[in-house]
Amino acid sequence: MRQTWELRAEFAQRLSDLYGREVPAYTTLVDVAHQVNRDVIANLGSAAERLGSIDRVTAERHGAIRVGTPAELAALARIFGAMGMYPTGFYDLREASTEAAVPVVSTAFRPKDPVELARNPFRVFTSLLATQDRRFFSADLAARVEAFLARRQLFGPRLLELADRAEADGGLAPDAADEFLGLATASFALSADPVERAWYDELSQVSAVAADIGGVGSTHINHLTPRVLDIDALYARMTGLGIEMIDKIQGPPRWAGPEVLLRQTSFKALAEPRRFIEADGSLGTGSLRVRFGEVEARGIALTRRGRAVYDEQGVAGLPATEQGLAAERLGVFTLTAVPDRARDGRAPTADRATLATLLADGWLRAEPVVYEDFLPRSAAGIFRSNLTSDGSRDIPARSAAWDITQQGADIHADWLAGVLQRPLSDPHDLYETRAAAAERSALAVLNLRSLP
Ligand code: OOG
Ligand code: NI
Repeated sequence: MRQTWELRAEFAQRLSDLYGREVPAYTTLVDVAHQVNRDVIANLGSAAERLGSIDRVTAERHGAIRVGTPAELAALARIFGAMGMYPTGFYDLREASTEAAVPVVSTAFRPKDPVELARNPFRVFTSLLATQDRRFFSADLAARVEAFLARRQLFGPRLLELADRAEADGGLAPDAADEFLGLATASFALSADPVERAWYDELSQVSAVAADIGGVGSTHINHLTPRVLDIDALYARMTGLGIEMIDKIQGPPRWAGPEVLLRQTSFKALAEPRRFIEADGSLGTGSLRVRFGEVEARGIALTRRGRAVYDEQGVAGLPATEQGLAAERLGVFTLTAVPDRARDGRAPTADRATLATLLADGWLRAEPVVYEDFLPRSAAGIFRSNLTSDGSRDIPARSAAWDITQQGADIHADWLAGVLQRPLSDPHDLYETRAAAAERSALAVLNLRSLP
């Protein structure tokens, strides 16, 4: 029996092999990320592993996939469910950036349980085209996109049957596992089928992302992102190798305090040769830039309060030490008791104990929890770096097709959960449940009930 987590780890590896064959610059990126990680470990020793073991970090990837219809997304949820990856977080990219609107809403499929995350944290940022949003799609265009999408089948019945069996049984026998992984990986390969030029161009007027999703008969892995321990060093090395990166690192800037949330950078979409059906029906050749390379550095998760501070003031509003982040409940930590301290006969007294004093006096130790999710503003920036065919950044704020007179469709997390036909977890609930459980156990060891 190949267990759920083994299916996930092997799928991540197969997708990585596929993407490396399709996009050779990805292999360079992974090599450079591994070199940087080795250097950081050599310099910092075990401190470099505070936010994840080197084995986890070396294997760690996130992917990005885009689909066109609720039915396609529901099928994807079954395939990821077979690998222990569950929809987490709701990201509305339609207005996440004042610079560019992207006609999608997204979630991330990922493991939720800390044990599963430690085994393999593979996550996939997954976007659904918002054809019902009239600011992007007129009723006529939406109807034509929906008709086009209704004719394609991204995931066949055999793949879905194996997925359902894997989820029900917690894994698959070796032969079935191999078949499942082969079919799943193949459904994310770039298709060699010709692209209808006029249709693709019409959708490009709305957004390059709309064309990438609705202009072709299949889906594909858009990027795979390795994790690096020093993203500034990586950026410098990639630039040194002559690979043109986007002009900045998204997310919190480098600062004197601990790394928080997520920092990301990418290199420009790569032109890949494709065949086209021209307006006169003839077959032509050309290229499309739809895929790119991205790398990320993960930091400590923030609590809801911490996140509000970050969204308002950036990292400058946060305490610059782990202890400060923990004591002020701005970062997510798991607490453990240090009961040996009780031997001094100075047991903490319930009326004077606060989280800050217990941490400062050494009664409690705080282990940081890594941020497992995404940032909508960065995601919009990543999409944007890929929005124009020539990779230029000075596109108009919104495409010419953007219709300001129309109401945006009300698409929210509950609607997406209905599409997915499974619960949509809120990342903050996951972090806070985990931290609260650890806190209760730690306090029980110290004979304390709760803290102010
Ligand atoms: C997804 C863009 C967002 C990230 O890491 O924030 C993303 C896409 O391009 O489909 O991958
Ligand atoms: Ni990404």
